[in-house]
Amino acid sequence: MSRYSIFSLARNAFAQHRNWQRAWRDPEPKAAYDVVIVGGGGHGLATAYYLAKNHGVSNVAVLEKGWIGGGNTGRNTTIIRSNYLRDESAALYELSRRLFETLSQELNFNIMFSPRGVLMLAQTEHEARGYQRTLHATRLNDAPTSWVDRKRVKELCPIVNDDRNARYPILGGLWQPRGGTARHDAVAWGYARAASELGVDIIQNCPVEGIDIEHGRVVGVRTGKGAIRCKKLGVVVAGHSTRLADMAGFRLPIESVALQAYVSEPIKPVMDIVIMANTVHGYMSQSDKGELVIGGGADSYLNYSQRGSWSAIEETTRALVETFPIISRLKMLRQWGGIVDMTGDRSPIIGKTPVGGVFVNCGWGTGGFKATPGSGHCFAATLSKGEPDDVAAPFSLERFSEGRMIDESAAAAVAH
Ligand code: FAD
Ligand code: PYC
Repeated sequence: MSRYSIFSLARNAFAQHRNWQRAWRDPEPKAAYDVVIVGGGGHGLATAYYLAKNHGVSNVAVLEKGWIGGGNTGRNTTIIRSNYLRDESAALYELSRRLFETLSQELNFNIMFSPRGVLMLAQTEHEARGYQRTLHATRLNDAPTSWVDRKRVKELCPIVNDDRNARYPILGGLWQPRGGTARHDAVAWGYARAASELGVDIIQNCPVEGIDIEHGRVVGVRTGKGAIRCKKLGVVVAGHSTRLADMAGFRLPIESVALQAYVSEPIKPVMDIVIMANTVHGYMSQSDKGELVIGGGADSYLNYSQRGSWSAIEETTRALVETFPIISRLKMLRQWGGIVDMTGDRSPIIGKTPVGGVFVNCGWGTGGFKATPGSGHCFAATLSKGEPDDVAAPFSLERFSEGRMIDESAAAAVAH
């Protein structure tokens, strides 16, 4: 650390950080914007950034009911991968994974992208055959994965139980070496700072409580900070999507449910990859602090609770112990939950709605963190043109009435 930064740190500490420059501006809302985005999670902020950067639309406000990144963006387990089955999904998730590779440079903000590799264990014949199919699909879509055998699985993840007589023995795995993790809240902060510098107003503590529609078209929103007019409205509120749709008078084919994660006490490095055991229903990675970051299935009943039920944690731990025996000796430190919005085909909804000028970006379920840059990229294009771009087009709301499902139940993996 240079002398300059030591002195400036000390000066700021004594001034109780009052003189620190804000990372993003804290404006009062204007009376009107070209575009209002509801939801200051990663997807909403990324959308605002790409609207300003790629499309020159900067008369934009992001309205967040709490603090930015306080929803699922700051609650997820940060897995990034693009090993999906369908071509439409590969276009979206691989675009996103590639944007992650250079996101720190793009935003001039260290989002700590760590392409440590993601391994999906095959513990049944059925699963092994399914992964062969995914493997070929990913190769065709230029998002390469490879099959690794039991011996290589043990090398990649020494804490795995490779006993052939285990109830669910390791048969091999699907390996995506350029998958990994990133720091979730840094993604939100990085997009927020960059968007704010380009003129976007980020307004926190500003719940949207109503949507004003005239002659079938949105004209504004009612918020905790007063009425704000807008020409276009982007609704990007994850677990609350159906509530916002309700305000605008249409329905979404989405169910909301709590998904949890938890961390162990910090231990010395024991694994340097992300590992997902989808048959037994659990996954893990190790944080820089040394905690094992663990997750599993969603709650088994619909709810809007940001906590989740005890049975889900108990079940995840029980499921993982045989495959990763180390877990039985660890103390678990803390647990949290987020509300995820699930569609029937486990793919997102991006595009127009029955109300003119209202667009949605939702239904990412348990797997939207990895899609943050790609989602923002294509939703910004959709909002600016008023029509979905090529990547977003297959994910329209109409697919549910037209029967064009993009079934990713298997790729959505462990948490569904
Ligand atoms: P959010 O970050 O939830 O942002 C939506 C925002 O809208 C919130 O901040 C909320 O406060 C705001 N809002 C809601 N209603 C209103 C309103 N009326 N007015 C104003 N603002 C409003 N995905 C992965 O890819 N990999 C993972 O490993 C992974 N793990 C997960 C683990 C857990 C425990 C959970 C809960 C999710 C996980 N996910 C994962 C899913 C991922 O977190 C989400 O899909 C993604 O973060 C959604 O981002 P978002 O910006 O759409 O939503
Ligand atoms: O989408 O990879 C994922 C994921 C893992 C856990 C929750 N979501």
